[in-house]
Amino acid sequence: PDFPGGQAQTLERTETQVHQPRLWRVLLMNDDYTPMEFVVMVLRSYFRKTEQEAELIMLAVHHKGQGVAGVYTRDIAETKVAQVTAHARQEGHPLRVVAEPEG
Ligand code: NFA
Repeated sequence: PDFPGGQAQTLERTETQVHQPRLWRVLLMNDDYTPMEFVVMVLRSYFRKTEQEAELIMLAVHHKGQGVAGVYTRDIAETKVAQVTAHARQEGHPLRVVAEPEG
């Protein structure tokens, strides 16, 4: 027994709730210095965009200030942020990349 005079008690649930993982947007932020072609390369290499898609997203970021590069689960989104930021800094570009939860 777990307590004087008591019977050990087992609390059990037979059904477990499952949920779709929350998705995170990876955003590219505009700046005055990162070359357009570097942003296009980032969108093609890290976010699997075509040349045409990459050009459109890059120009949208350039004109509107920010734009969505891709949508992923949290771990993947954070990895994209870290990899792209490291690559940009290595090339001397100030490009900012952030992840934010969807919905
Ligand atoms: N605004 C940058 C330029 O004129 C290009 C850019 C686009 C930078 C999108 C960052 C994101 N060179």
